[in-house]
Amino acid sequence: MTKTAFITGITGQDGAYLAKFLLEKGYRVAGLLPRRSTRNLWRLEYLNIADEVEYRDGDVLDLSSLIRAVKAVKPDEVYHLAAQSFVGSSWEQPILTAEVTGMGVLHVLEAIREVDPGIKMYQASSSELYGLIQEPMQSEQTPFYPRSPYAVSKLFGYWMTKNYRESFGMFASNGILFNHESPLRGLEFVTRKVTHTVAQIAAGRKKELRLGNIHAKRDWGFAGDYVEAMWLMLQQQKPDDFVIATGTTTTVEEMCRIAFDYVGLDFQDYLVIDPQLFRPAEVDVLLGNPAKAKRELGWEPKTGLQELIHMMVEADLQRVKQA
Ligand code: NDP
Ligand code: GDR
Repeated sequence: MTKTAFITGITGQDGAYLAKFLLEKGYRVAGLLPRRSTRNLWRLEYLNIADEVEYRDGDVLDLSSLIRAVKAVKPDEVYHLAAQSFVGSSWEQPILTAEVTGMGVLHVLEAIREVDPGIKMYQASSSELYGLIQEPMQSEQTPFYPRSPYAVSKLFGYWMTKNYRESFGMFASNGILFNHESPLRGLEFVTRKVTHTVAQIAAGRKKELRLGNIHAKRDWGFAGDYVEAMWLMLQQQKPDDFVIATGTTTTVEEMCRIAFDYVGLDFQDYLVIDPQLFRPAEVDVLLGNPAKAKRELGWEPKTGLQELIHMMVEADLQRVKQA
């Protein structure tokens, strides 16, 4: 029997890859589409699936719109990915971030509880929960210490998801995903900012790359690999929480070197450190332990950082050429 998935945040990086993955599995896929002045389907178009998805008007801030959408779509699985997802903006728009990224989760849980508590739900939790690191490698047991309004909002969502599972027996799982990137990453995130700028520099359209803290370390994987883990979590016998990561960590500086090397340039000739780009509080290092996901989900990352960054620079070189 055909299963139906409902994705919030379908126009984002993960929403697009997940929709493609589920369509290939034979799912009927519907997505929540918040009102914007211009339609924002470029990622779904890039993956050639924009016409295969059903769209439902609605916004995670508006519970009534979620209830209507869930009633109309009748999903077996809800993937809640919608968020104000940029950590940097969360200090500039903390209240909006708390409402969208935090309260939005509660609205989705309530919509499911109201319409059909048997619907399975995936919550997009984040390695940002760990923040000020308590253990060198972070697992499902590592204590949280959020360091931004974004991370505090995600903490609320994480615990609400766990509480609805324990209070109402709902099948609601948290994926604690470490950073994952792709050619569909937003330009404000550091990997894509770097790969896009490298492509512009290579084409002679830009002279420098301005960054903030290049000593921060991240555990970067490929979004295309990570959406499979989201799906696997909802195919288990019982709901649970899982760390999804590669188990390796790299500085922003080293990631830059990989990107510039690909086009035969030395990053030190172009990099400018801009104090304006430092954050009010930083998450210095993240390194995830995906052992539980490997053991229980049979999930492993397939794409290494060098391959990922090369894929992103290549896609940006093509885009800059066509622009
Ligand atoms: P994106 O920023 O690319 O996508 C966010 C999505 O949320 C967009 O489709 C956006 O729509 C939608 N959205 C924003 N506000 C609302 C709203 N009020 N109502 C409905 N939809 C809304 O994020 P990613 O795809 O990278 O991430 C997906 C999820 O995973 C997010 O929750 C993020 O916080 C989390 N996460 C991401 C990680 C990563 O490394 N990518 C790691 C860990 C967690 P629009 O574009 O129209 O605004
Ligand atoms: P992050 O991703 O905050 O980890 O959140 P981002 O790519 O924005 O930053 C990673 C690290 O790079 C440093 N940095 C810069 N970052 C940006 N964006 N721009 C710069 O110019 C720059 N210079 C240095 C940052 O200080 C930081 O240390 C992402 C998001 O996808 C979240 O939604 C998700 O939850 C987490 O990953 C896991």
